[in-house]
Amino acid sequence: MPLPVVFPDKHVLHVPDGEIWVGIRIVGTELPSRGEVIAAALREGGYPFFSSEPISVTDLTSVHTPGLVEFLRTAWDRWQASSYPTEPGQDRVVPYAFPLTDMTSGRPPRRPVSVGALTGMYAMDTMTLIGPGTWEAVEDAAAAALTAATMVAAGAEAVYAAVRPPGHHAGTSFYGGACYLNNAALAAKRLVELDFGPVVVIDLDAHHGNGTQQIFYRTDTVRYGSLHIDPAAGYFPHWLGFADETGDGEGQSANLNLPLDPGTADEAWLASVRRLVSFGDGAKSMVVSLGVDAWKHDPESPLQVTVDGYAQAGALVAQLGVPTVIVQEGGYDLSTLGELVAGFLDGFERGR
Ligand code: SP5
Ligand code: ZN
Repeated sequence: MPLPVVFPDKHVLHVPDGEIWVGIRIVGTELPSRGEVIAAALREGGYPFFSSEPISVTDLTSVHTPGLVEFLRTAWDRWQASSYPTEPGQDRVVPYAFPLTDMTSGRPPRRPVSVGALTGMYAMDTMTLIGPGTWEAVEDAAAAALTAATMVAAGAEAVYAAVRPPGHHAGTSFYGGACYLNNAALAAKRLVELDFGPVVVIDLDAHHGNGTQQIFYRTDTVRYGSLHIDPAAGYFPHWLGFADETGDGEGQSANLNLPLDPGTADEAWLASVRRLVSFGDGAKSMVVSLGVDAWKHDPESPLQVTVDGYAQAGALVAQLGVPTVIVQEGGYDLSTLGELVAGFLDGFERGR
């Protein structure tokens, strides 16, 4: 039986319309067509589709600060009410200045009047634009991940949340890397609340999920394991994803990073997937952050994984044999995106 799919229809309302990279607005890769391509492939494969259940702000503040949630919810309206859309003519919410910790001698930064400056209190980069329908889509993606977790806790063996925008770069109080709220972390937290902890999050996206790591860095109730392109080779998120980040306090040893060299292909990548599965030993449930941007021709990463590699990864993680929520993260080659996701899900079903 194909896995249930939770699909947040409102994802189409999020149209970042590019990203600001080193000060230049370039064509983005986190496009509405990503969601449509994945949905089309799974509809064709006969997967049953479900909508996300409505959520409230308190469902989000289990992971995120009220400040971040409030900012994301109101940023577009604030921007519209400011002069930026006409002077200088910026039609997306973009940060303008950042309150780095040392600037304020350790004192909490005051709340600025300008929305451009306020954005700098929550954004970790300039690439992650907020437009007219961004909040509706972000909220629906979070709701889809939460719905999938609820379904799993109610007895479904595994559920796939086909969400965009992705989530794993977003932390308790910050957004970035095309992510706004951390869908996978919200699912993991809900599983804990429904007595399915300890949870292991296995992150297969090509990039390190710095947000998920930060959210759970000091707890062992949710372990975080990730394989990703080595940030030391010059890749986003640049400051995080190194092997010596192992967790802190009660979370000591509950964080595992496996950085990989550019060009890493199936064999070495799958060996790392096996290590992540072993790291999950003893967990009562699992969340898979399913980025498929490690695909060999993905425009955002130099890893060299094939469709068959993702299918094998699906079978490997299924062998952990615990209730599982699979949450979509990155993956940007539209011509192969559907095949990569379906390949992983097929592999998962065969591996159970
Ligand atoms: C969820 C996810 O996969 N987020 C990844 C965002 C990584 N973006 C890094 C972008 C770095 C600059 N990209 C410019 C591409 C120019 N060809
Ligand atoms: Zn990625």
